[in-house]
Amino acid sequence: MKKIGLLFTSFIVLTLVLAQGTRTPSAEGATVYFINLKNDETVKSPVLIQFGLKGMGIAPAGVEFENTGHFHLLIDLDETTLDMNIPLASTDNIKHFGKGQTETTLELTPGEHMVQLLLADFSHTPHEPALFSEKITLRVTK
Ligand SMILES: [Cu+2]
Repeated sequence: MKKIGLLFTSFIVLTLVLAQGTRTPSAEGATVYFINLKNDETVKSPVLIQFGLKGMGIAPAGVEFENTGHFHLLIDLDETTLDMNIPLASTDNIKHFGKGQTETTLELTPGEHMVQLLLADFSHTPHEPALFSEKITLRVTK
């Protein structure tokens, strides 16, 4: 009985290792950044947000091509709550730019908001290692 338990545990561990190995690798040295905004900037809504990427290319969602991905904008989201091994959800806090867009105009309520970019692969799953931009705070005025 103990042997079966051990075998089962080994199987689970192996499955987890293999599942984690399926994430698309990001290119070494690739970076994601905000082109036109910096931390603590005061802005008016709607806010133009331009997405920057160095060291990799953009491809639409669904198109599997080496060293590419599409942008996701995380709005007021604690990125540590994301499960990086599954496709990103589509919510008010996670916006997908699956057509390969590199900018957006975002409506934000007055006050402080945190925004962050995350590149993900054709299946909306973050690369390994994940390509986050810096997380910046925007002070939105009327
Ligand atoms: Cu996506």
